[in-house]
Amino acid sequence: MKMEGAQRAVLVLLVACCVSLVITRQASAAKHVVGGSQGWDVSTDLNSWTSAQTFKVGDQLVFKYSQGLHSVVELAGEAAYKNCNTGTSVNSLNTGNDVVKLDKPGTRYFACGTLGHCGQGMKLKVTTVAGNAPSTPASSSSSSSSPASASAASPEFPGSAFLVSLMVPVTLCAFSVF
Ligand SMILES: [Cu+2]
Repeated sequence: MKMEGAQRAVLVLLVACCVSLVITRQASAAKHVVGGSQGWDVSTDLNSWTSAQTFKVGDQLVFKYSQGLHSVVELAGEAAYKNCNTGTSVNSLNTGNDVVKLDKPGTRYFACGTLGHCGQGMKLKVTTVAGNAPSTPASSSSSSSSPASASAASPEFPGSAFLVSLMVPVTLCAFSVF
């Protein structure tokens, strides 16, 4: 079976298209290691760190700290954040390497659950913007996502984007071959 030049070119184009699509999709979702190299710690200037970041839908927060020394508590709202009321937590994590996915636009609040740490500034207010990340089609991400299953998560492939990536070479094929 011998391929004609045009067909071969189309095939190469199709593969290149799909590969570039995957690469751009992965590059668009950023991982923000909270506090940078200092990590999630009392001594970290979290306000400065936060103001230098842009959080977009699809990005992830990674809290790195010594397990047992600190924890991550997600707070219900602004009031709890201001008062360090960790009793109103909507979620809490304590592995020392906690990943939180920013799956929709809006503001979220986090604090350390260790007594006194929030009052010393160990808290985080993150505002996520819509950005350029493709809107995930109602991914049923229940808030009870365990960190254990995080590694199994693969990049989602919305049908529409995949279809477009196929449509381009197919159209080109129609022009060049026939
Ligand atoms: Cu702490």
